[in-house]
Amino acid sequence: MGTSTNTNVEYGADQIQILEGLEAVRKRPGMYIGSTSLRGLHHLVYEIVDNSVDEALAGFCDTIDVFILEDNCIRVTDNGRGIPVGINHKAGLPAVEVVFTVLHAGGKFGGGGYKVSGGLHGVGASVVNALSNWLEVEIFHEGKIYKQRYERGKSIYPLKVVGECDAKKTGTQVTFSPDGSIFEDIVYDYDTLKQRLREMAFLTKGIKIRLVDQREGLEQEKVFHYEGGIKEFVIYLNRSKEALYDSVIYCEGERDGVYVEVALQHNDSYNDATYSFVNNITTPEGGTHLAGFRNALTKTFNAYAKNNKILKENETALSGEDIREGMTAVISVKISEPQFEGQTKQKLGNSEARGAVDGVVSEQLTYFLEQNPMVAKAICEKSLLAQRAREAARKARDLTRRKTALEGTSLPGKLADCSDKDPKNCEIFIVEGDSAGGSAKTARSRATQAILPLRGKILNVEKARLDKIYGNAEIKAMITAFGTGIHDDFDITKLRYHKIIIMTDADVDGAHISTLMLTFMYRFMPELIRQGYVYLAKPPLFKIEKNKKVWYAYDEIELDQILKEIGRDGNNKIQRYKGLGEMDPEQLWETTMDPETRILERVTIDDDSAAEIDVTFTTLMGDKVEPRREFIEANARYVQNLDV
Ligand code: TSJ
Repeated sequence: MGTSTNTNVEYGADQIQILEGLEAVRKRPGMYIGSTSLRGLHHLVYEIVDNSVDEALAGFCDTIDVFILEDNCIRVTDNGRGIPVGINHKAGLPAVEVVFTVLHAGGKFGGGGYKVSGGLHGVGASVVNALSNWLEVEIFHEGKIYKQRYERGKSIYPLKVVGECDAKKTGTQVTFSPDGSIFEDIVYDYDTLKQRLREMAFLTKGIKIRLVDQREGLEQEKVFHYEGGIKEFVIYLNRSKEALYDSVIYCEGERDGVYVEVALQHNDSYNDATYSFVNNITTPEGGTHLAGFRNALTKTFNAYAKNNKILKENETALSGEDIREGMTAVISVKISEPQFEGQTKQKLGNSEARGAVDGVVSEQLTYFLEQNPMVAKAICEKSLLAQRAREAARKARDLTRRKTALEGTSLPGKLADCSDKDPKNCEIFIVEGDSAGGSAKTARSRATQAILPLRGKILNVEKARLDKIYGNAEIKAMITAFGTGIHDDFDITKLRYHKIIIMTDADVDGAHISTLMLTFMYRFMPELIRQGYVYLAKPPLFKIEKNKKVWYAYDEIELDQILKEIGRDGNNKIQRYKGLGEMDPEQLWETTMDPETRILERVTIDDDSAAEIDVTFTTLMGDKVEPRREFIEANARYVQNLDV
């Protein structure tokens, strides 16, 4: 295609290649945005907003507005410089058109022309364009308003001037309508966008991001603006916990082209809640930046503890885990060419990030501890307690290991196991209470369904140290029944059931118990959830009887529908189930356990908002009563928080 001297022909050839590029996106959208589910739909917005955030990082923009318009169209506007409208010589097109029609245009093209993007993102606009019914871009630049419209990725007229504006006003406005033939669903969820936009605002201090829902009946809006950036993020994450000290420890600096920010604060819980980001994108698998942070933390606290005689020369050094007990931390690095590794490409690989984070944190944390001896002492003392508890836990665990070595792996006594031994065919119901457990044992299909009844509320792992957790009978029963072990010993290939089904009453107490169980699994065996083995059973809320016929309704809406169908009259008998115990075994089987007729909800982890999940758990589990009540009231079907 490069041999012709006729520039027009060459232009045409370029165009064909461009269109093929976007056709590829429409053919395999999942390759470019992960999925065509609600998650992918929301990613379209983030791809666009990322470009405005880049403009903010470059120092030219401080306000981003995101509108959900009627018909689930999205509009994003910023007050940056405006996408360049001049001709990009390599493509022979205005730079803005290149941005929207060439795959992976960001940062790559330009040569002598425009260098699009501060270098971080700027690659997603053409993907969004390809997956939209239509997309319009307007650019405010030097007193003129430029506009171009595309339909299914193709420009329908060249970039043109459509009006005038105040010469001082600059910026970009993009409006798009997601293609309903590509996405499973095109209804935007305000709360999902709200969570991610809030996170983006925390990660880009000073920026103002406004989210406005303009859909009829859904009107609402919110502004996110944090001058403190990730420092405020940590306060937000700790909002339903008791902080161990008032200040948030904050380190910031640049080394080897890596911009590093770290904020942390300890609370009265026992979990390490560290969230790491690269260019504002979450890295759930961590990577070099996280490794550098952990190294600096361990080294610096041990040095401080030794120098200040909190730890004597002959005493065991504090482990990283000890220091991180009850710590909430956010690590954010910005780097021009991030390399992602690992199965899901969510792990940072750049080696320079390790040294950069280690260096910045070691230096500034050392200084902070010297300046704030009370805080330093509080953290060191909490770490020493953690060290002792960990030692006790190790002894308890060794004891249980030795026991099983002597006795063979004995399954818990309360477990009614199934006879089939192929995990693929098997499911285990974790049932609250002995009476419901009894019904379930009678009702089950013995070959493939196992029942493990648990007594009352299970231990809240958010509020207990490891030694207590390992000593808890209900938790031990679950661990041995599942067969996988936990933490470092976790081995998914040893899982004895491919469906782990939590079955509790359909009321607030039941929801609370489910949450306790999910919290345990999330903290100790998150792979079970990640790989989709964990489910919630859904018992019915109502039984309707009329003329010896029976219907079950799983929520009020369904009840209404059924009553409408069979007629609302005196012959209807409506029973509201308060618990599983009110059903006889046959009813329990029919409504909740029979694979042919039951409803199961699979529990998933949305890595896009891992930080929010953590808050969800601690809100439900923590001591602060007010946020908890609010949460339960607002989330009768809280599972949706896990299941975006
Ligand atoms: F790309 C896009 F469509 F997704 C998009 C880009 C959407 C929105 C809402 C905003 C933007 C955007 C791009 N905002 N600001 C910019 N800035 C540039 O593209 C720009 C402007 C000037 C210069 C320059 O070197 O003069 C460089 C760049 C990258």
